[in-house]
Amino acid sequence: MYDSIGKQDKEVSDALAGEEAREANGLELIPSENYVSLAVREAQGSILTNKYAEGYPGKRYYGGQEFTDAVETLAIERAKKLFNAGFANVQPHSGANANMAMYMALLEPGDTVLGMDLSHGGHLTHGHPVTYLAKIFNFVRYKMKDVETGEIDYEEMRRVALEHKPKIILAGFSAYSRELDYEKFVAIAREVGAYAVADIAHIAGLIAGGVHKNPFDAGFDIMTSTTHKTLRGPRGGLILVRESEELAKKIDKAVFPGLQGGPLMQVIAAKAVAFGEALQPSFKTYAAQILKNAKAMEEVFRARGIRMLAGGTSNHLILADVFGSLGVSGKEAESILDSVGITLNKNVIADDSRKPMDPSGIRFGTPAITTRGFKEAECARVAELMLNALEGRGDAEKLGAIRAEITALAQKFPIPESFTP
Ligand code: DSN
Repeated sequence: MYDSIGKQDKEVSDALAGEEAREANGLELIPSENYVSLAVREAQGSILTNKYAEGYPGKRYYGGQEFTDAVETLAIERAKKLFNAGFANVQPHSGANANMAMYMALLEPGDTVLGMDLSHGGHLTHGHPVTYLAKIFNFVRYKMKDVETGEIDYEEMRRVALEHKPKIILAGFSAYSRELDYEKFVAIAREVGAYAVADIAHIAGLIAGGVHKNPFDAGFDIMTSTTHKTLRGPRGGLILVRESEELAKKIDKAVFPGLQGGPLMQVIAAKAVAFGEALQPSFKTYAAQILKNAKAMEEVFRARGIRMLAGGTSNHLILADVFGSLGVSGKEAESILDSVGITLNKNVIADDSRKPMDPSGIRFGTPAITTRGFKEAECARVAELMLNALEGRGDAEKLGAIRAEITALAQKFPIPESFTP
């Protein structure tokens, strides 16, 4: 695959070869990562990188758009079908850009957004004080009512909404393991005259695969997403509008020319390919297996007495309080597991007493290992090995044996190149 780079640029080619080996011989448990097909990678590395295409299909600023229009239209139509959306914008370069464009389309500076607290699972782009967005807009928060069950405090959400009159109520998260009650969000949004927006970046593949509810069915106005997590496409963003053409026009204007310049047409081609894959019946089986595999890992963690935030999982990810349960910090756990070939990330837990760079928790999930073909038995074994490694952290011989078993497991399940018949 890297023949030309190998001949021309040894330093870059060595780094790519290293990453190839790392991915092949280890297990990827970061819940926002996945392995894409060779078809997606070919599209993303394709000739379309040469082309400027500011504007939208049929309305571009430069000539020569016959084929860019074709791929962007395919991506739009497939995204609409996957999510039962009236309109789709496939140009955001990332999930952060998708959220920024959504805010630009719906808000004036100083307007208020009600979103999930970061330490309870929300995302930086939902208005964390360190972001530039937080200087432009006023973010207010909702949280979980009970961190042991994950239940959201909808009464408090309504009270805050009535007090602050947000223009957007934002459902969505990057570290939360339960489903949200979308009807409740919509009811509160309607009551205070706010838009109901869902950031489905983490669970887009679960929705497209039909194993999680679609917020549009509850009446949400807009959904933002990434395309590379459970949806298993190239790195990128996506914005979907349920039915309002007026909102769709505002979104288009906010993405371009409001925020971005030329769209990355090679990435849009890769999105079209990935959406085509997600429309296959086999994607439903994949999405269902992600959930079964997460449950298998949850059972092992529960049986071994590890505290999980929200009491476990109903989606693709688990947030475990390793500091509270095993006395090992999130940072140390990430590093120990890295050493045995398991990649995941340290994560703050709700109301964490520790700092974000060395928090109490770890976050891990099953989208990538499910792509590899892992079923419940392999996932349960991985969970056992994770806990064995953390409990046996001072024992080099034990860690060496775990590393060998992980490598053998990874090699038994090579990263697939294709998901279509
Ligand atoms: N970095 C993504 C995640 O891991 O959830 C969100 O931005």
